[in-house]
Amino acid sequence: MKRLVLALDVYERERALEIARETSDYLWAIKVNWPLILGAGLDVIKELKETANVPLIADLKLADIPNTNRLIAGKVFEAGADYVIVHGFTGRDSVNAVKELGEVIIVVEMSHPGAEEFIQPVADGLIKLANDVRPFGVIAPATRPERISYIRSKLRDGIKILTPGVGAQGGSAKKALEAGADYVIVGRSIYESKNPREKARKFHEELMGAI
Ligand code: BMP
Repeated sequence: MKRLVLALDVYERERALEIARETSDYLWAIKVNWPLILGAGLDVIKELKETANVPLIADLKLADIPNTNRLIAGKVFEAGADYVIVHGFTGRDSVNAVKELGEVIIVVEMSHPGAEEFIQPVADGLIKLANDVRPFGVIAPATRPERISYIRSKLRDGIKILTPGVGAQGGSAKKALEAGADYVIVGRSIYESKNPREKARKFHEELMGAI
């Protein structure tokens, strides 16, 4: 089973497609965020899926009223995204507006230092929201494996934990998995390396060895 998600945060379409081609053997999914969507356009989602033949996560971190979330998510699912990442703090109506259109992943806690200011204190409420809404998965921080364990202990069975913050942000793929994550999201450590395929292979093997 593959557990690695490539965060493809480059601007250029060609570069994105090349890295996707090189690394796809080791990926469960590819995650695109605003940099690539703004740099290459929404059509890059279909091109990546054709190139890599893996699920595509659109990390838009939607955080708007239900109608606007719905308008944005509709375009992104139509473009071929399999999952859309949404913020939970806007409330269940905003999250459900996206879930009515396709699979969602809810941000429960973030990986950067500033996440301790506002998001971490409300994580319990966001976990409860996730347990009620039953998304495909939630985002939890690999930079704080103890928080992954905590979130796993409160989360309803079957909801996946996807965790960014490995490598460039200091987190460990193996520790994140041991703490209870299902999928590990890695960006710069792979796409900025001289040999993205080799890096992806190493992460894949580390993840396979961790379970
Ligand atoms: P990197 O491995 O280069 O740090 O990239 C991590 C990716 O995960 C980026 O796309 C970032 O936007 C995303 N991300 C994150 O780093 N922390 C979070 O809490 C939530 C994220 O979506």
